[in-house]
Amino acid sequence: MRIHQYEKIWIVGAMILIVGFIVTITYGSVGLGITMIGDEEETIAPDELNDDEQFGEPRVEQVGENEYAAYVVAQTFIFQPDPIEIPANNEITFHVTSRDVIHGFYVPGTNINAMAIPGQVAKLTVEFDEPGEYGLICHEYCGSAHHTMEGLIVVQPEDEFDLTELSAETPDTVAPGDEVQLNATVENGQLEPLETTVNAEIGGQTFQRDVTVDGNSSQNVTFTVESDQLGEGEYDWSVSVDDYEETGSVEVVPNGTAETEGGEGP
Ligand SMILES: [Cu+2]
Repeated sequence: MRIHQYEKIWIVGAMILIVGFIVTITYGSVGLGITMIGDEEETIAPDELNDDEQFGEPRVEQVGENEYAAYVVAQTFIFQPDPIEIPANNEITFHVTSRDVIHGFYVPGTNINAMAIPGQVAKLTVEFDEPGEYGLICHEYCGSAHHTMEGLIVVQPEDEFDLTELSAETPDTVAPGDEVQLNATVENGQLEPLETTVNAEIGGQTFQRDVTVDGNSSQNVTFTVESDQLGEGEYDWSVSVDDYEETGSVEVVPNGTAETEGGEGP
């Protein structure tokens, strides 16, 4: 059969178009790695978030060298944690879910844009090159105060970022003759061990203790002063680790008036 020259050109042209369409569609659906939330994706019951290992305490944690995970819970009309503090030039994977209704998770000026759906966990991995503050807004109507629902992402320079947390407490009151105990806890959320010094002061007496806190764990440090050395009265205390400080006060009161329960610093 003889095919006319023009006919051949049209057939070849049409073939190229068809192959081109198939390649484009295949690349768009597979090659870019864009996936829809499916049945096999992570799910979580919205009313069990508090018992969840990760979403029970929304936070940022280090999961590998230069890799961090941020567990974020959206609810009417806040994001937790707020602010979300992350290091620049590291891979951050946000895991976002909702406690109640559908919310949005959108950082204007970036391609961070997801829906926070109760029951589902949206995952997106990003890297911020520029330290600074980035606003986070809910862009899915979620109720009467939707327009106020915003959060903050604070990108810190890599060498200034840490996941150290300090907490400290003493009893509110101590009886004469008893010890004043200042209990401090240093938490290290990073994988590398943290070598640091805990400085404390109770009623003018100063203490210093070197500690090594293993990765992803915490260390308790107790400082003790005899209340007899202080005498009756109210005394300020403070504890500091690197840039973190906790303060409070303890009162040495006459026998019989001391409360037994502990009190936290403000
Ligand atoms: Cu909203």
